[in-house]
Amino acid sequence: LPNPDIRTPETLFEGRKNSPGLNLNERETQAWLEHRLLHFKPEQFEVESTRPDQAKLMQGMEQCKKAQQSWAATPVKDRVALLQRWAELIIKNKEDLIALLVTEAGKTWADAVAEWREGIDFIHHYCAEGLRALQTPTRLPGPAGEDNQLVWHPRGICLCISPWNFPMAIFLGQIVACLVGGNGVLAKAAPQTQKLTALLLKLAQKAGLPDPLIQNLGPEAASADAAVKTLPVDAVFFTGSTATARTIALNLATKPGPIIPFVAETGGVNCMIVDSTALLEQVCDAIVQSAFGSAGQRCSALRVVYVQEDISERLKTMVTGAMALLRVGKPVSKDIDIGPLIDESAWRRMQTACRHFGLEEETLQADQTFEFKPRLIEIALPGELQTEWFGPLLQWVSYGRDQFETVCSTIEQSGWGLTFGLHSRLPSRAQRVANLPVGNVYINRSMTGAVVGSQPFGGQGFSGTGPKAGGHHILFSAMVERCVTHNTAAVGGVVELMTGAKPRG
Ligand code: UN1
Repeated sequence: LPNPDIRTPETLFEGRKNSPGLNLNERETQAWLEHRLLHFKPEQFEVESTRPDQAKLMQGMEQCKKAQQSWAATPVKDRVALLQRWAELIIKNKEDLIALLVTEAGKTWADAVAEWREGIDFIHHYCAEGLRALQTPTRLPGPAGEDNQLVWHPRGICLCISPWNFPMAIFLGQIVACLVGGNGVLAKAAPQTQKLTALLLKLAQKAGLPDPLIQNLGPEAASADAAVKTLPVDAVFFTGSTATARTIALNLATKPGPIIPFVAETGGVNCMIVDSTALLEQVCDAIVQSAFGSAGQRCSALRVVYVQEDISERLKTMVTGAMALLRVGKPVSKDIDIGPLIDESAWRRMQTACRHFGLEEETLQADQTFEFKPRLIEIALPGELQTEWFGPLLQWVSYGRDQFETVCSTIEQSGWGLTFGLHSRLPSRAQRVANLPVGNVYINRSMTGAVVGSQPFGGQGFSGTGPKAGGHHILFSAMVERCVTHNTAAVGGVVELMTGAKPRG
């Protein structure tokens, strides 16, 4: 890839290392970013603020359906060309997009840069997958005298519901996966980050994507589950809480009409096990990054760490020492490690968590931007694995030398299945945890920041349905496969089919 801003395989891992926001990359602290952020005026970005009425929405859906039909008839390589053009404009508009990630989503500079890169990676990845898989049909074996071709068709209009914690990467990832396959999109982006959404959609328009192909429900639209109930959509892609996913599933199940497929990526009470063969400096770094990076506002974040009793006190001293050095503050300053929580309700929820664990609560200041100091709470085995609090709060559980298996079954039985971390130098333990029912297992490293393309991300159980973001399969969940069987002996013989697109004319 010619553009130096895009992660090539050689730089992917360098990007990941820098993404949790604790080591700001020199290259990213260029004067332009500093200048842009300090003089940035979010007011210049317009958001359409009218509450969409039902009639207007239905009209938008009709226009979207028409646009989708000609989009589906456009060859994959032409769709991809337009999506790549969108990626180019996102690269060109780096400063504004990063500034909006900082000001609207409260991201640190390093987290904002990492997310901007991830959004572009998603576009490139799904475009490459589309070109690889959708240009020609797959020939399947069959009986003599018959020809079988497998072709992929779009589902129609996909409702994409994206969260505030990755308002660019997840928003783009969902939408582009659907568009590559020839679908139209109804976007329900997070209300907290609507200026960013508006700018991304403006760039899509500028790139030449047909205007009504992506309908935006807008900042004042009713909740995601209301959209599911009332609007004619053919598939739903959701990232958010487990509770909302259940409501959406219920609404889909009781909606008259066809059965609608649903892909959910939800949360997790994610655990890590550290045994006494682990390298403590590495563990300390991994714990601080995984539990407190991005203010713990990642569904992949570490929530409960199980530490073998022989090293527990020593490691705790190291981690609490590192926590005392973390600078929590307003993200527009680059001299911070951790930004604020997204809004007042998130801040209040963390105060409830403090009460729940018997920790001291904080009081709201007049100029609050909802900073919340990272906390560590010691708790007895098995820990508290019911609630995902979604902030920088870590449960610390010591376990006995012969309790490794007990800890593994505690995690298995919790029902959560998103990320898991192991720090150990025993190969048998790596083998054991690779069998845990979770989507992403990380061994001897931090457990956030999955890399698009090489580490498909998503969970099972309470944590989601799959297929995983950034993997090979998600593209196909926005499509239907159709097997076309020809009797080759009949007059006319075999027609070479196009996949994912109807031939023009
Ligand atoms: C989320 O937090 O909603 O691996 C998902 C990671 C990110 C997680 C995104 N891809 O940390």
